Amino acid sequence: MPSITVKGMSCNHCVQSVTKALEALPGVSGVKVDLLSGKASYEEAAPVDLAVVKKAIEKIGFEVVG
Ligand SMILES: [Cu+2]
Repeated sequence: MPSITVKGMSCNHCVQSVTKALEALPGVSGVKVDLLSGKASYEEAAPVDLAVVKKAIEKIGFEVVG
């Protein structure tokens, strides 16, 4: 299960936004986002390009730091 670290989330609304942005990506499911650590993990039905994941998150105003 791939995981990334998202910077800039400050409340549950941010968590929802990130979760939705990830779930909208083809092949991504089972998204879990932790507010405190910034960790977002997901399952992929087929390999999902990390660059696509980062782009989706940056598009909604957050930063992927790892
Ligand atoms: Cu927020």
